[in-house]
Amino acid sequence: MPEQNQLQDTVRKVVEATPVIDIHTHLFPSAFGDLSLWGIDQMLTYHYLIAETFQYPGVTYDKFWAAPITERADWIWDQLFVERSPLSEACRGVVTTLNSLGLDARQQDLQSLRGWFAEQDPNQFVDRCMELAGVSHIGMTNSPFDADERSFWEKGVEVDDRFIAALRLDPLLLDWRNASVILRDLGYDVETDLHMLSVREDTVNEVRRFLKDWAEKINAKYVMVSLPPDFTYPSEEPSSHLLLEAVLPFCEERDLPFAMMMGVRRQVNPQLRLAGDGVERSDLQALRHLCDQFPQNKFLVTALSQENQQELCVMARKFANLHLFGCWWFMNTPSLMENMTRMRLELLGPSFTMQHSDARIVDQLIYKWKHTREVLIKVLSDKYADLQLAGWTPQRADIERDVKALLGGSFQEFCQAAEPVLTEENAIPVGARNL
Ligand code: FIX
Ligand code: ZN
Repeated sequence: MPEQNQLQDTVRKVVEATPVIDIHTHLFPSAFGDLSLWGIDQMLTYHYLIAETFQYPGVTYDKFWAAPITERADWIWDQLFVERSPLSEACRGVVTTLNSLGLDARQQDLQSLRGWFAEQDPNQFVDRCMELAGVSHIGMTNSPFDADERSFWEKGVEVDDRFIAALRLDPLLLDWRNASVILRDLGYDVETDLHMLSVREDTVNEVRRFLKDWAEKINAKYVMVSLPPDFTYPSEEPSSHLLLEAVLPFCEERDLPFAMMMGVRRQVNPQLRLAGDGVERSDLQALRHLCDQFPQNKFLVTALSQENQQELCVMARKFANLHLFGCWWFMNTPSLMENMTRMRLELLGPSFTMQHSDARIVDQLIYKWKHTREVLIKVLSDKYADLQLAGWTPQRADIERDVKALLGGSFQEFCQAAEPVLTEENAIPVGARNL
């Protein structure tokens, strides 16, 4: 027993001290002005909390959206923190964050909390949140299709080098009709109709030029898209043509991983706006075809549905060019995260990226990583205890190496590898496969 306690203590110390590379968030450095969100009203009006608030009768959608942010925050605070205990993960997150900042959600009313935030300097506040969260780097989500964000890049914004850019392509791959109009406005000579091969060739070249221009402008470290559950590949949709002929060849040429976030059903309830998206199980055959057909491309993948997780782990064992990351959104709840992390470790060892925060408000880094670290401590303590029972005593250096891998090191290794890292399965000599 003392040995076990000591092991758990070492795991706790290592997990708490290891800096995180947070590979996917929606955060921006303060140079992006109003796009960089922080503070109590932003935290309370996080879309996770908006969806929770509308479970209870009270305000109408129209009245809510017409109200200023402080009034929305007042309603949410009242429904979720005053009328009831803040038991959900997103509510507990607000409590954890306030507590880590030295504030007491129970003692202080919203007005006094607002007063405290109003005294903070925005730049220093980012540093403080990163420090409290133990985050060294923040992955952004950068969309050239967003006019507000685009204007910052076009003005040559200076980006804090702790922030890593990712080129987000949802409109290009999922709404080519509208995306083609935007591309034309931006000076790329593309056709909307992609059916005719002769026309498509020129359009594909222009799309590649667009990808090159923007990947260079923002210094993208990977390219990304979120996908609906019914995404299929191959198909006759523009998404298939554009992936096959433009996006994946471009990523291969530049050695940029392509991230796919699979299984979001957008706007299940449009009245909820950003809070109105849902989850459905994806057909992972599309991913299998892509990993198989593009062995020189690197795929970073996360799935939103719990039902997809085991299949995804098995797929990552089969394809060395597939790297799993994060417990995304509805999976980022302690019970699901715990099961998922156990299963991933059991099937993959420490070759995946355990979590990304998906934070939209800088303060959220604090709770998302604090809660994640708690889960990791629990799961790893059990796993190392099992190993010890099996006859292999983990040393502190082993634990440090593994935790580093799980919190961003494996991601770095995957991105840097010239050839996808070997897995158990693809290490079998080709001639032996048919035996
Ligand atoms: O597509 C995404 O990147 C999602 O993470 C977001 O769209 C989603 O709204 C979110 O914030 C989830 O955490
Ligand atoms: Zn996201």
